[in-house]
Amino acid sequence: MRASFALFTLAASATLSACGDPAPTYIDQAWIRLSPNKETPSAGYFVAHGGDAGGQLRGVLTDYALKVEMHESMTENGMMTMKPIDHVDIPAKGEVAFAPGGKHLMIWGVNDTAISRGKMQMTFLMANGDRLLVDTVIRKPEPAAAPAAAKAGEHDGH
Ligand SMILES: [Cu+2]
Repeated sequence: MRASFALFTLAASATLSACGDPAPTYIDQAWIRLSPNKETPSAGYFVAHGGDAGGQLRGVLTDYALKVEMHESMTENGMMTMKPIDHVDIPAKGEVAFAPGGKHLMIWGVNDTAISRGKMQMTFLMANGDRLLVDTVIRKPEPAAAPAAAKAGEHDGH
């Protein structure tokens, strides 16, 4: 499914074809970095693609966690802080990445069944009323790996 979307997008942008359906707005590369500690939220990342029309992301829901918020990390006065964001514009034919160190999801109380399955479905709410259902991979923390620990620390700082 993901591969066919990518092919379609490439073909559409390469030929500027006037025929066929417009490229949709979609989400891919969605994953969760599970917090090593149940008391602290996990972080979620993904890439939102605007398709031909673009769109505005207004929030993310899931049945498999207690709460999900959209946040943005930034450096203020040399300190890493973050603030909630209530919408994100996704430009037509462009993309917006939620990635470590920048925009991210904060996810409280990830469901144990989802953790053991290694994935969960999330619903991305668009301003036009569309709901994009996205399978999100859950990656467990790797305490033995130093790079992973350093990355986790970057997000735990707030
Ligand atoms: Cu955050």
